[in-house]
Amino acid sequence: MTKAKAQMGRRLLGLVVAGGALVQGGAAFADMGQPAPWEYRLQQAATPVMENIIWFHNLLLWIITIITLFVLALLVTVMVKFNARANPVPSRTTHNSLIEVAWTLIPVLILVAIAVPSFRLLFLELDVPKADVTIKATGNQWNWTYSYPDDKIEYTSIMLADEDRAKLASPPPRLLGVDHAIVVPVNKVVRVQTTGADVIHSFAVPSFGIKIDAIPGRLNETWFKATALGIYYGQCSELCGKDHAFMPIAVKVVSDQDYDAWKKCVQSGKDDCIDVPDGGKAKQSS
Ligand SMILES: [Cu+2]
Repeated sequence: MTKAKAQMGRRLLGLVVAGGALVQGGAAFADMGQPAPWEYRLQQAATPVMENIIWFHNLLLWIITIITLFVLALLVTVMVKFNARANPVPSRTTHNSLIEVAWTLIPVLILVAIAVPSFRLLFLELDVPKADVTIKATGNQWNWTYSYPDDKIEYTSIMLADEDRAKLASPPPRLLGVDHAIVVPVNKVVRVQTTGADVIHSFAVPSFGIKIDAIPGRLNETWFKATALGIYYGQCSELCGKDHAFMPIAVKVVSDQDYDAWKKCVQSGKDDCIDVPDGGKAKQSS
């Protein structure tokens, strides 16, 4: 091997190692419940539904990669072996029963293999289990009103402006932080009912694997069971007007005790329920 070639080889190796490190690092600095710089994968799962979505996504990625490589190999073979120069006298074959049966049956089998987990996932998402907490999210132009009908709690959640974020010791991510987050207990089934007060909005939290339209005059329903404490961010995901980008969703997942304390605090009429860490402020409805 010449010197130049060896140097080239080392450079290539370096690039591959650096690329690999970047991919690994990407996973490491991905924050739970919010987007991360240079993120190209799905957000980390915080619910069983999202775990299933990620699993299904990865399955499809494998299938599609294998199919694409297979088709690429066929195309390259045709181009190299059967071009006019390499193969001046073309074959006159027009039918081959075995291949025709194979290229019909194999795609059918692949589709069936995809359909089975796909339907299982759809039913998991759509069948709302018996709920421990019910929250109604109403989309307004341009904020969200949350109510807990069983606990007579209702409040509006508004995005924190940059000036307000600047005053906080540990500010929430820009364009995602809100003044009043949704507060829910950990490991409990939360039913979310959505509707729109004016136009169509969409309630979406990526790490919970939920996205459901909030339509005026209708009540849509979804659910999540957050399995880890923390704060999870989402956004309105239906173009709803000029401030569509500025009506984020923040869900704070707390322990049962913290949840009860927050509820009592809110129900006692206090405006600032700071005993539950940030985002636990709410007003009681009349
Ligand atoms: Cu909206």
